Amino acid sequence: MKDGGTSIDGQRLMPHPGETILQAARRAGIEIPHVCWSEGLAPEGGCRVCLVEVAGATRPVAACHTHLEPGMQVRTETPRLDRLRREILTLMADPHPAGAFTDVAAATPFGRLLQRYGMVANGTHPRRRGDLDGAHPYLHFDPSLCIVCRLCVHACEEVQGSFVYGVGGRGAHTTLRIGALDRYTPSACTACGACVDRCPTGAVTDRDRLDRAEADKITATVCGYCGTGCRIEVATRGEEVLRVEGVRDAAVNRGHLCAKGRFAHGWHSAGDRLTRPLLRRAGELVPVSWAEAIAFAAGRLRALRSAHGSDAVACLTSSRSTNEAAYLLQKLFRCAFGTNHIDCCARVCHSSTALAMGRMTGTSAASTSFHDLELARCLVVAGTNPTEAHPVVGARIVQAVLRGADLIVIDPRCTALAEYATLHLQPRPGTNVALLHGLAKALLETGALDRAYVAERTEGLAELETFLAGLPLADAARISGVAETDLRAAARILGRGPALFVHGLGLSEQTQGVAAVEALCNLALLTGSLGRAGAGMMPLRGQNNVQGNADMGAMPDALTGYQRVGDAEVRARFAALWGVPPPATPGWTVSEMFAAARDRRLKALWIQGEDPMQSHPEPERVREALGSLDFLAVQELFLTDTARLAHLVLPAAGCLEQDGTFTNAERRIQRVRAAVPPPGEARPDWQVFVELARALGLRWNYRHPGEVMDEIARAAPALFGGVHYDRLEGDGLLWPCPDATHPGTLTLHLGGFPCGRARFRAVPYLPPPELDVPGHPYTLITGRVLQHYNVGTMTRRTQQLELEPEDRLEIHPEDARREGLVDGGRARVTSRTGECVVRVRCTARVAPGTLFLSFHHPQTRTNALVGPHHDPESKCPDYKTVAVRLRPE
Ligand SMILES: Nc1nc2c(c(=O)[nH]1)N[C@H]1C(S)=C(S)[C@@H](COP(=O)(O)OP(=O)(O)OC[C@H]3O[C@@H](n4cnc5c(=O)[nH]c(N)nc54)[C@H](O)[C@@H]3O)O[C@H]1N2
Ligand SMILES: Nc1nc2c(c(=O)[nH]1)N[C@H]1C(S)=C(S)[C@@H](COP(=O)(O)OP(=O)(O)OC[C@H]3O[C@@H](n4cnc5c(=O)[nH]c(N)nc54)[C@H](O)[C@@H]3O)O[C@H]1N2
Ligand code: SF4
Ligand code: SF4
Ligand SMILES: [Mo]
Repeated sequence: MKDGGTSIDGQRLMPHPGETILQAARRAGIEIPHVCWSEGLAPEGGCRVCLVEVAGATRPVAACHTHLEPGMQVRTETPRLDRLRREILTLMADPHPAGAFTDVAAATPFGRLLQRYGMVANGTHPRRRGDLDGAHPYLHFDPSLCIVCRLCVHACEEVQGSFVYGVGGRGAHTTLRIGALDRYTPSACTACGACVDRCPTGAVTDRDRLDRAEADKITATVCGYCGTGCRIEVATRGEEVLRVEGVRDAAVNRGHLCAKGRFAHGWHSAGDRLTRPLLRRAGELVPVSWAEAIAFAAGRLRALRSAHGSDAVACLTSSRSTNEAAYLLQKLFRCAFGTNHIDCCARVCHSSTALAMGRMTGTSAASTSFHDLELARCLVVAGTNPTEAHPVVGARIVQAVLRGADLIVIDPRCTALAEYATLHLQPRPGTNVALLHGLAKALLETGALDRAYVAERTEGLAELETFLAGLPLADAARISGVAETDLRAAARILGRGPALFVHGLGLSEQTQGVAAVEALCNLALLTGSLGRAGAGMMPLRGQNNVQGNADMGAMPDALTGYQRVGDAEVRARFAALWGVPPPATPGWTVSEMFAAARDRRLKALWIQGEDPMQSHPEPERVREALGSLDFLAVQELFLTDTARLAHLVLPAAGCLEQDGTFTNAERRIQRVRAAVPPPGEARPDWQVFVELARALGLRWNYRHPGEVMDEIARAAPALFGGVHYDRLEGDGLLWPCPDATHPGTLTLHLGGFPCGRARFRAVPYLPPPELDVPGHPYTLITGRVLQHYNVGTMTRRTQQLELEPEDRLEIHPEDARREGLVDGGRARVTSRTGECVVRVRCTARVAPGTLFLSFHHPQTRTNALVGPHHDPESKCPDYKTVAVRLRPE
């Protein structure tokens, strides 16, 4: 294409289709002054500061709105433009108090612009000097600095999708409105901070930015909370974290974050961080040196292993720490003690997903990447609540739907996404299998399955058809409580072509968890969705590195890279790499470990960063198990209920304090870097494993986690052969990445499945053991809320606590009335396993008969309610269907 003499300020450049003058100028390194434009947001076009002159045109045009056409000759700086800009800036600045912007000139783009034109606000027509909104823990609004550019409005709508801001009044009296009451609380605000990022004047700002301390270091790393894996930049001064920002060009989050990632960093400097190793002496945990702690641990483990054999020792790796740490811990227990009793909290999370997807497609991880969220024409969001649990993914889904993608939500609760859905199927908890088989049947009846794909890439359709023939649609509707017409409507949408199936714990943490994920996978196969861009299966793996923990071999039956312990050839390769062959017999899952501890078969357990006393069902049974051990070691940031039971507590470095890698829910391996040192004598987990190995006589001399990654690449070359720290700058690599030149894999199964053909599977529906229990009229779902994270050790030590002070029991207003409960009052919840007393929140978010409770605070004792039921194959507990009764307290 010819450039047709196109130029900006005399600089020739090739116009790109659809590009505005402002964008083209930026590409050419020319910054046109602007106020109400921001990269990635729809141009507002209101401020007119970006006016430019185009040769031949009589009037200046707005550069943010006008496309650069071939042949255009643009001038961005002329005397006329200079005069116009001064007039506009005067109008904008004038109503504000003298010095308003120039006080903070260096800190805000608008201040810098005024400075560039040598202008100051002079307070000729002061706007109201409103109070800061002091009610919010993070966000502040100062109306005296607001120029009503509307960038916050755009950010809230187009990035976060929360629609908090509005603009009221006219002309000089135009003002920004925040929610209905001009306050962030109460409003739809999620405290994500996207508006703060874009505000050019400092009118909308946050607590961290009000603190004007200068950073002496910026560290590029990854958020340590959820499996989204947002890239962040951490500004620090010495040992203090000043603020966290999203990386603007990050593939995962494009600058966006949720409140946890952006603001919830206070745990790092909490007064009750563990700072020294603690050893139990005469019943008390007392501080000891690291040398003593390591020697004690090595001695106890060696003695118990010698006295009772390799079945007597076990470990749990932490899905909150790095890949390198998880790799070393499983290697240590396999090499030093000859045990496969290794598990991680994926067991109580997406183990059903891993089993089902692995069995049907040959790979247990997401077949897609977040990039596909924007390409998908239809999204099915089943049993997951991404706007709270993976908020940046949730925000991307909201935007995809606003742009026109179809959305089917399958959730007993009316989640935020359900409100955007084309169709919300609201099943009774625990009835996924009936519902999803019903959908498959309705899809077959429409005849709109992808026959060519099914014929070429799958097997077992005939059996599936026979199975579904015996399942009346009316039964699926009756069992699930979803009307037949809705099942058919959903099938018609699915029949239009490939879809992106996004799922979560509402499917996995069930007594029929594996069968439910298999039934979802049937739908993905019938619609030809796996192995296509913009479609496929995307289980939203939960913790920052739970995907990585499984990848590293923190499983009783698989080594690094999902290589089976039972395979002699695999073991021989590991023997060559490790110098010791890994044991051949699959080990115990975590629940089997606890049972073995209660029976005194298991003697020693090493827990790296997990708090089963709060996160596992039946805490008293967990206490009994942990209390029966001869040696329990816990590596932690805080003295959790689990750590309190330990013989040895080791202080750990957290996500902002260690180097390594995390693997997110897309299989993306990203670099994690220490922004601040750990407090006191706390140490990164991987270093502790190296020292422990040495104390046990192994010759380990890794000096940096990068060297561990090099070994991981050798241990599982098919997945990680090409992964090396040099290649992990920026957006990292998605596995499989088998060699040094491989770019990583966005979409799996493009050319076929690792298992050849994918296989349909259909297990009949069985009613969950806790549905319709006499005397227990309610079904309790347990799960998470936006502002806290799992056992809450970290978020509870930040101002997240002000946003969400406690776990609340969500109940439909009709049910509350019937039970004599009031919003804010307290209820006693009793299951067949246990009981607890909690504050009530009345909301139509839950259907009548259904309740919801989170588990983020230890004092709530949510898991005292959850019984022993689990999926028979994956062993994942059923946290989602608990029969309870209620009374006011
Ligand atoms: N803010 C925050 N984010 C987190 C976490 C956190 O604690 N807080 N934890 C992280 C972790 S470890 C994980 S695993 C992920 C989990 O992320 P999600 O899987 O999204 O989380 P949950 O809230 O447990 O449950 C998801 C949804 O399943 C629905 N559900 C319950 N029963 C059923 C059912 O029978 N059928 C269907 N179809 N749906 C059902 C619930 O109503 C809920 O909306 O989140 C991660 N992100
Ligand atoms: N009722 C109910 N219970 C549930 C669930 C549910 O939906 N309902 N969901 C389950 C799910 S999906 C999960 S994943 C589990 C999560 O349960 P847990 O794994 O027990 O909880 P987390 O809060 O993720 O983290 C565990 C601990 O790791 C510590 N930690 C953080 N970073 C590091 C580090 O770098 N090193 C070390 N050594 N420690 C660190 C934290 O302080 C925290 O105490 O909970 C499960 N429990
Ligand atoms: S913090 Fe996020 S949700 Fe709240 S107003 Fe700003 S952009 Fe909207
Ligand atoms: S979405 Fe997840 S990874 Fe991103 S900032 Fe929030 S908690 Fe962190
Ligand atoms: Mo999880």
